Amino acid sequence: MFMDLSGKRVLVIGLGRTGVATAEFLLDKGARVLLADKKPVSEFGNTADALKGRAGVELGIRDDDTNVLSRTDMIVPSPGVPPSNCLLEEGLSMGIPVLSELELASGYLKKPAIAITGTNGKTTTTSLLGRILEHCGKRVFVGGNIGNPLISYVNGRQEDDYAVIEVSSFQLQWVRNFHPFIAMLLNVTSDHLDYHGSFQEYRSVKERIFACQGTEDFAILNGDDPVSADMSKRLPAGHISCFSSSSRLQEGMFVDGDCLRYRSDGRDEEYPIRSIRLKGAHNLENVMAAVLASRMCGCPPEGIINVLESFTGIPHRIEFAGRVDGVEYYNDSKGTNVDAVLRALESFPGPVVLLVGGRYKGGDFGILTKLIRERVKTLVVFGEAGEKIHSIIGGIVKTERAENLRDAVYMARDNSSSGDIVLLSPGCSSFDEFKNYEERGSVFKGMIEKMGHEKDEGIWENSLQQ
Ligand code: UMA
Repeated sequence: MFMDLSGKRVLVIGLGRTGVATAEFLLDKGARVLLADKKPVSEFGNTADALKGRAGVELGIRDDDTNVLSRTDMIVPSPGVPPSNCLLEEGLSMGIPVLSELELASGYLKKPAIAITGTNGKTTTTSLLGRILEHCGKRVFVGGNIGNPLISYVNGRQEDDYAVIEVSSFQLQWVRNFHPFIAMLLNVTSDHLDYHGSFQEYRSVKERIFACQGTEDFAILNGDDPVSADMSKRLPAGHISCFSSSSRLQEGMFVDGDCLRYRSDGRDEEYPIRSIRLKGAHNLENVMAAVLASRMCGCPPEGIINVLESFTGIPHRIEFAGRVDGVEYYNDSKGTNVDAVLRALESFPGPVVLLVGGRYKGGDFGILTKLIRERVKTLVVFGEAGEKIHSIIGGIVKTERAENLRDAVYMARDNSSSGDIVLLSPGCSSFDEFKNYEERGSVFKGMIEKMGHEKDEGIWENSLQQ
């Protein structure tokens, strides 16, 4: 909902990508911005400097300094700020409105929104859909949780036909009026329980993506996902489409032998699986979701197939990182929950040397037991969560314990031989060692590249001892 922000005193919590973009937007709209963060301003370097120069902004507020609430009209928490944050809890009890950056931005969005959520596959589906729409001649903004906040877009000229937005449960936590004309939920499995408190809460937050849809709108659901099946009975959208890997559907899209079949309003189209460059059964689900949305936007099948033939995926998501000594290394640093590890493992028949660890954020590693037994040759657990993971799945196969990612990579190298796959699919967040999963993935890729060079120069051995 468009709101008059002029003169409003808005408390923005978090000085990361979202916080900075939100502060800039609010200042442009004439609001006064109070910026709180748990870290001191001195740690933000140029970011804080750029904001310091602007009138109407107050920096250096701690994220537990509740005194600021007496001069706050509205709170916009960054996605990573949990509901248990004391400024949020206290602000809510005082009746101060709390809204997410997504909610604020969507009130100013002039273009139809396509929103994508789900525990896994969001970024791949968002990127693929953006690519298809562009290829078929549409102008698109692709953003949201994928990296560039929607608030930066609505602060600009908005010259596109569609806004394709990856939406996280964190962003949905504080929405009321967010209204995408196409909304999709790819899957719901356990994730972010440290933030949401329970699976029920996480699931109900995800469902908010559909809450403001009406009879003209489209909802896309995973027909194989029990949570989505349950939800489909109560969604307000006029058009509900499903995709399925396991059932033939009268309407929607499903895996039919060697093709993906799309059925809608008497149309029956085939998309050959061999022409799809993205690998892994889970990716067929992402492809079906993206194809459904692009058909709803009028993209022709031939244009869609052209993109499927060339789209190879996104960085840090089962990304090929290099081959050293016949061993293939894959970077799945974006795999920050247990379900993502499961999906990554399903993509490789084995033998796999699997690297799991980082900061534990909930989830049952026990669900990996069967696949580990079938496909994993050596398990390397590392980082803050190493001990915990070891106590759950350690010992099913040969298991090594490493302090950090660097040591884990060298252990993986020492435990692999030609023909093996080394897979970093941590199932945990990166925050015990890195700024984010991108940094973790880049460090991993850098190490593989360096190992390749060292090999060429004959200094392969003993790097762990250096
Ligand atoms: N902070 C506090 N108090 C807290 C928590 C954090 O002050 O209690 C501060 C931190 O000190 C830091 C800032 O908040 O300075 C960071 O805010 P943030 O964690 O929300 O990070 P942003 O840089 O704003 O990035 C966010 C998303 N991050 C998270 O949701 C954790 C990015 O998604 C997103 O790309 C970006 O907004 C733009 O929309 C990343 C992510 O990991 C990729 N998302 C999760 C996921 O995909 O699983 C949801």
